[in-house]
Order: sequence, then C-alpha cells, then structure tokens
Amino acid sequence: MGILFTKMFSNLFGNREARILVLGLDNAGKTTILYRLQMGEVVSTIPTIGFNVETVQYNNIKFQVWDLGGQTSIRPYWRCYFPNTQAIIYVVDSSDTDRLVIAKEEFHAILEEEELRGAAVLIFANKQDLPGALDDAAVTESLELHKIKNRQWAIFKTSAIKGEGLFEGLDWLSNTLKSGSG
Ligand SMILES: Nc1nc2c(ncn2[C@@H]2O[C@H](COP(=O)(O)OP(=O)(O)OP(=O)(O)O)[C@@H](O)[C@H]2O)c(=O)[nH]1
Ligand SMILES: [Mg+2]
Repeated sequence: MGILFTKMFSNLFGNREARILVLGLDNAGKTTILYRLQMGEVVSTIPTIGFNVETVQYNNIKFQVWDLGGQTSIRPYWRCYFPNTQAIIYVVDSSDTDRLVIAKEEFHAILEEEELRGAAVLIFANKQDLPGALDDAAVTESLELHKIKNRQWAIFKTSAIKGEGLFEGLDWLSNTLKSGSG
C-alpha cells in the first residue's frame, strides 16, 4: 500500500526518470556541460576515456545523464549505451568549423540507429563565448538539421563556461519528455 501510494503520488506530480546520452566529438564540451548541470560549476576536465554518469534532478524529472568520450577511436563504443535511451544531447563546438562536417556525419549516423529511433534530440551549439563561433542558425545549416524526420528536436546556443543556454535546453527536454513522445 505504501509503495503503491508513493508511486501514485509521484506520478501525480509528474516525477519521472529519463536516461539521456550526451554525445559529440571530443573537445565539444560534453563533460563540462554534465558537471555544469549537476554541480553548477565549471570543473577542469581531461578527455573522457569511457564515460561519466550523474543524476540531474530538474523540472520533476530525474535525468540520468551519460557523458561518453568523443575521440575517434572510442566513438564506436557509443552504441553500447543506446538501449533504453529517451533522449540524446548532441554537443557541438561551434567554433571548431573545420570539424563540423565530421560532427554532421556522426550526428546523422546516430539518427539512423534503430535503437535510438524514439529518442528526442537536443543539440547544443556550445562555446558561444568564443570568437568566430557559429550561431544556432549556422550550426543548424551545417548539421543539416532540416533533414531530421519523425523526431522531436531543438537546438540551443550554449556556453558551458558561462553557464548559458543549458537549462533552457533542459526545459525543452523535460517538456518534450513529459508530453509523452520523444
Ligand atoms: N570557451 C569555452 N570552452 C569550453 C566550453 N565548454 C567546454 N569548454 C572547454 O573545452 C575543453 C573540452 O571540454 P570537455 O568538456 O572536456 O570536452 P568533451 O566533449 O567532454 O571531450 P571528450 O571527453 O574528449 O569527448 C575544455 O578545456 C573545456 O573547458 C565553452 O562553452 N566555452
Ligand atoms: Mg569528456
């Protein structure tokens, strides 16, 4: 009875859990974003070999956030984490214009994955504080986001260093996940 009541109570108030993968090329800012969301601080990072996982409670959703290393040699291991994923946060270094083509290819490969068919996609055009960073419209074009079909998606300009745009993105994500799809 107690457990049932607790469950009904939390459903009533919309408490949910969601498993989120943070993907993107190495140096995009994924780990910085994870800890900015979780602790509200900028931590000094080293390239991730493997993953970091933390829980971020926001808008009545308990996000279990998996931050995977983005180096070329470890990208093939991303797929080990795909099952049961409700959403992807795809992080782009908006100032790394030389590698936007690779970022686009990796992104569209993710969209093709059967196991991620139902996952909502939030794109962070990160490092907006750097000179020469492309804005959200330019990143949208470079990543060819108009090609996305049958999926909820959104792009936000972020600076993990300044703490800008991240929670706006999580707002979108929590609303999208609450509305049942994605
Ligand atoms: N200027 C600026 N630097 C940032 C921003 N976000 C991250 N960085 C820096 O970019 C570098 C790489 O950040 P990480 O968070 O380690 O990158 P990552 O995506 O986790 O990289 P991998 O673990 O190798 O996949 C670090 O020096 C960060 O301080 C940002 O918004 N602006
Ligand atoms: Mg990392």
